[in-house]
Amino acid sequence: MKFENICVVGLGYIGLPTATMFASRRKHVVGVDINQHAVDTISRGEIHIVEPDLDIAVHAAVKGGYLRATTVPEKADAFLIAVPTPFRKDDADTCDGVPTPDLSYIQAAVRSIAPVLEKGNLIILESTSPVGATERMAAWLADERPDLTFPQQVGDQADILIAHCPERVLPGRVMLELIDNDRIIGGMTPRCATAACQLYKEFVRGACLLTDARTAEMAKLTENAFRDVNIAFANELSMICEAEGINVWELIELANRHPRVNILQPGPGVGGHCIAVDPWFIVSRNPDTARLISTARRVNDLKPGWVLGKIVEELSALDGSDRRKKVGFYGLAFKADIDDTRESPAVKIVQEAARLLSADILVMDPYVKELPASLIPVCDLVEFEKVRGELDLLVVLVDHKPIKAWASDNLPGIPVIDTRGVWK
Ligand code: SAJ
Repeated sequence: MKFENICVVGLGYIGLPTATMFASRRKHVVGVDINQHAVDTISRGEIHIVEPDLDIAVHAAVKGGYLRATTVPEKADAFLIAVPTPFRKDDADTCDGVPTPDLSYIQAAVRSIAPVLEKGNLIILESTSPVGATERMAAWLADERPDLTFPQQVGDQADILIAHCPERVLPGRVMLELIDNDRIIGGMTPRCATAACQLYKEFVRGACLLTDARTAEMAKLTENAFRDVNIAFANELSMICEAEGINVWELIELANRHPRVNILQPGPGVGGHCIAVDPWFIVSRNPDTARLISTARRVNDLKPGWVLGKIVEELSALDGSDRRKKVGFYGLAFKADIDDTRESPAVKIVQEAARLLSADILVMDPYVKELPASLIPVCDLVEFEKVRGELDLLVVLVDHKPIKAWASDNLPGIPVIDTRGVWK
């Protein structure tokens, strides 16, 4: 099959880098987004998100005439859908407190490409999805275009080929991992998988591993659930160790010296849009059997509250003078060395601390230039170097490189709650 024209729907953290990769291989790529600001920014050859090396690649692709951004899909040989799949948070949509996946963005993307589809087109769903989502996408497409045939109707003879190829790249390393990571290619039929493999081989150096769409959906969810369970184990250990008077960082380091043990690191909770969300996609479809996955999610979600309890305890143990205390929180991002505060446990902890404590709340994060809206009324964003001498209590919520470098040569000198083991 020939893939000269590619249409990518969704120009976020995955769609834009992927569109740019194809453009860098001299494919003509049209990127589609409902966000006019994103479309205008990309059209100028600039980017609206933070990701190392993406700016240079987008600039080259746009100026070279291989990448265009627009709000309406156009005819193409292949379509990639890279839109968000959040979960529904409102109570009406949850079953026993288990959030359910929201496929409305995928449905809207499908509706937007349906009018321009032609016989021979390949459609790839990249968004992380619950098992069965690719089949639902195919059913929506069949409803919209009864004049075309689809894999669920006629198998390998279908006019339109459909596959699920989940994105698996780590924010901060997207431009490298897109090329080097192995890729799971889940075709609705073997012909769909082969076609999708051929498309990705345009830029993927890793292996393309062919399977069916349902297995590909579950594989992606499994990877993130595995990481979530492992982190929950570490978080549970951290709470047990606190009660037992044991240094959890040393404990994990020692246990990991066993050749078949590899425990991840505890923290203040699990954030971001992937690890803290995707396991629920398994639980919501399998509430009776996905017990370990569900418990792990709840353990990780409880951790910010546990950290908050430690802060309250520590603050009340400080000297009894009436002087108003200053509590410093280092780190707002959801993990180290990025500026992304979405779904960050650190933000939740600071927000609650500001509500509960009668103390001045000072927040420090070398990468975050503006406070998230929820924190603006309750605290100040300051520089660690400028305020560290004034603090009564330091809470480390993110192990960004600068604090690790400082901690390797200095002791805090004040009471500290170190949720990331910066001082181990
Ligand atoms: N975290 C810990 N302890 C650890 C590792 C992570 O508490 O030992 C926390 C982080 O601080 C953060 C959260 O977990 O709050 C998630 O961070 P992460 O680095 O584990 O993962 P993400 O969300 O940035 O990216 C994950 C990756 N999945 C896996 O590693 C299995 C990435 O490859 C996926 O592409 C991405 O999810 C996604 O888009 O699904």
